[in-house]
Amino acid sequence: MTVPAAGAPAPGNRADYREKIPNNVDLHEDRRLQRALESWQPNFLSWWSSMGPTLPTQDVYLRTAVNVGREGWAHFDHVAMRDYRWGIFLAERDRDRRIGFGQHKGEPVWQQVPGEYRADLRRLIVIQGDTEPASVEQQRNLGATAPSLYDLRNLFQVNVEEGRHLWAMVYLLHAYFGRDGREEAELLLHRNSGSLESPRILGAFNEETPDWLSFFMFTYFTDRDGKYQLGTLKESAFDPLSRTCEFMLKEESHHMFVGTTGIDRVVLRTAQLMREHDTDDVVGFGAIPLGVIQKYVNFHYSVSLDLFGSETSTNVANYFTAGLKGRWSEERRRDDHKLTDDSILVDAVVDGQPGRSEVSALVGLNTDLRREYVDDCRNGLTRWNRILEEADLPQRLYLPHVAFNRRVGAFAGIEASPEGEVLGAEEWALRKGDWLPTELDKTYVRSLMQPVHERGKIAAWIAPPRQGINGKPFDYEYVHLA
Ligand code: BYC
Repeated sequence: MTVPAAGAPAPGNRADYREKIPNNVDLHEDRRLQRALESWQPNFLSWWSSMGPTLPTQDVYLRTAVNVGREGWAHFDHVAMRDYRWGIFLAERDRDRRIGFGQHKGEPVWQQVPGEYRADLRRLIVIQGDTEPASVEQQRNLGATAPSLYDLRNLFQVNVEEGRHLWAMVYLLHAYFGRDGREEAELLLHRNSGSLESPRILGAFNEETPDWLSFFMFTYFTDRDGKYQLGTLKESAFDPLSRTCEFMLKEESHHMFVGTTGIDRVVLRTAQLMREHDTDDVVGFGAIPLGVIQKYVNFHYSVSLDLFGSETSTNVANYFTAGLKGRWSEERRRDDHKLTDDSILVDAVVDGQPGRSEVSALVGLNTDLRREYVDDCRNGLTRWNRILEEADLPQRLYLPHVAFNRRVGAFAGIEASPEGEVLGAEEWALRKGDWLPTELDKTYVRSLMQPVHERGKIAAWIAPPRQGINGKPFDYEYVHLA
């Protein structure tokens, strides 16, 4: 990696990789903060070695963020994972930036945390921060069953960047929240995905990611919640949070690319075999039947819908009014950005059936964001159905009804089929195996997860990617195993 000459300041927003904690926030100017973060660093590294990826490697072809500009923000090289440099990056500061919504609309953004919003901001940052290490924990054993070196490299790329996103939130906690911020930073390493005593905060982050189909679904559906939540925090009046999230979104798009193209390739392989052998039953050929893929879509989509909270929430109304959390594409909305007199139709149970009810726009903001998310999720389905169409197959994949398999919000109290038909508890228990992965399905998918760690080779249940990473071919040696 090219680093500036000794003694020279890092140019622009570039981080200096000779520092213990690479950063573009002038950490060396605040010795106390630097020391606090340097004392958190060994705890992070010890968490990474005990809860991070389990497959031993010599090195991995990884992207490391070095800058925040539009061009050349990342550097690619083979890196030993334990030597990966997790840096702190904030997008460039716009000195004229003003608050775009809520009761403080039009006022200059905040460089410090206002006392009255301290608890709420800390909570949002902690919830965001909690998801990042959780996903690393969920994915820690996947390396052992990677379908190719290309996929293995992508897994590790996602993992190290989620680790960096944890750093991003921990920086904010240390820099702006004093002692309780430091305590929260410790707790982020203490809670663990799926732990009975101290689980991760949000539901989906305590689910298992036991196989690669789940991994691709997670990076498609759950990382996409990340995209939308980060998009709303990017609007925040608390400028350091906004700038942090802006940069995180840049990295996040690769994670969703891994999910989208991963599912593309699973569907393509299944479609090829269905055509070739003129059958729906591709089990004999070592591929994943469309019906099982659909069940995985149903599961990951529904648990990810839960991540948006309840359809009506006074929390979200308060966050918006205070200027802490905006809407997706806030500046493109054609309204007063205050919403005090507006209303919205939100999903609700009406006469025992999924329906809609009108509420004040402010309390309905979780619904507003979830709708943006649902529209975005549909793009994947269109892509995957195009693959089926091009293979001349009549089958199609779909997104289940929003009331299906929900544990948070208005539909948590009812059970519904993927078409939205309300079911009694007994019927649900009887039929849910038609719609959600059963033990048999999961065992079958897991049985396919045999590692392919040879250069240029790929497992039989997935098609190779169209392109490699950073202009490299598919058969590039992306990972050197230990
Ligand atoms: N599981 O008022 P309500 C990502 C709690 S993903 C368990 O409806 P609110 C990533 C809720 O906390 C993005 N509990 O919700 C992806 C509240 O508890 P309290 C992560 C849940 O507050 C992949 C109560 O239920 N970032 O980055 O309006 C890989 C009532 O809730 C759940 C954020 O989420 C759940 N699913 O909205 C790596 C952004 N849902 O207060 C990373 C920050 C709700 O009664 N968080 N609860 O104790 C937020 O904006 C909001 O906290 C939420 C919930 C949208 C999560």
